[in-house]
Amino acid sequence: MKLYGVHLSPFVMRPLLVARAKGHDLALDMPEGGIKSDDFLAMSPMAKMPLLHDGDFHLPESQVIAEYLDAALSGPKMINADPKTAARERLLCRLADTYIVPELGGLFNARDKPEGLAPALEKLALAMGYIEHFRSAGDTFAIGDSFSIADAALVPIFFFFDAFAGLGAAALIADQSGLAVYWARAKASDLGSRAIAEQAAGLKAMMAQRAG
Ligand SMILES: N[C@@H](CCC(=O)N[C@@H](CS)C(=O)NCC(=O)O)C(=O)O
Repeated sequence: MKLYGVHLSPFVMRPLLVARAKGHDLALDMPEGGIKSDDFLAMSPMAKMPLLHDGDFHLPESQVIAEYLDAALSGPKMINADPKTAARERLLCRLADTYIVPELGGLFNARDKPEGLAPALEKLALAMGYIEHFRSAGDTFAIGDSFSIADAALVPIFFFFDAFAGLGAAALIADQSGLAVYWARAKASDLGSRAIAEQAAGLKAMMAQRAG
């Protein structure tokens, strides 16, 4: 079993973190010719990473892959057995994908399109409020007291708020008191610190490539 993609992508890191939290180090690879090659398109016409390759089974979409890995791999469950807790875990993933992800471009493209930064930050602040709203005071992880699929979704996305602190993105977390405590803890954890270091190395390499 292997995953096509790179560490920097929050969508790639989500299933990777699920596998790691379950005690499996999923191999990460880039397809020969890249994700726009005919060979890759034959496996996944959307031409996006991640794509899971498991024997003759090809599966796209980070959340779907993460849920498949949770069901297919041994180890602790990343989706809680209690229906309400499971729903809250999935809800945080959905809120992140629906309200945060579409606005990340405003941070990435701020150099070329500075006028897009303020509206993106405004929408991101609302999105962070939605996530804060659906967490409880007792949640030490994203939801509850253990690492779940919701942490696997949030950690690699929150990485970018620290990475783009110079654009005002760090306040997105700092302004939500519950999430600020959560993020400090997640960053210090083994899973979190490893993921963040890998994403930081990926971002550095991407920036160097852009500059060169
Ligand atoms: N909804 C997809 C999004 C995947 C996605 O947008 N991946 C980006 C990398 S961060 C990608 O492959 N971009 C390449 C492109 O769009 O050309 C998921 O959750 O897996």
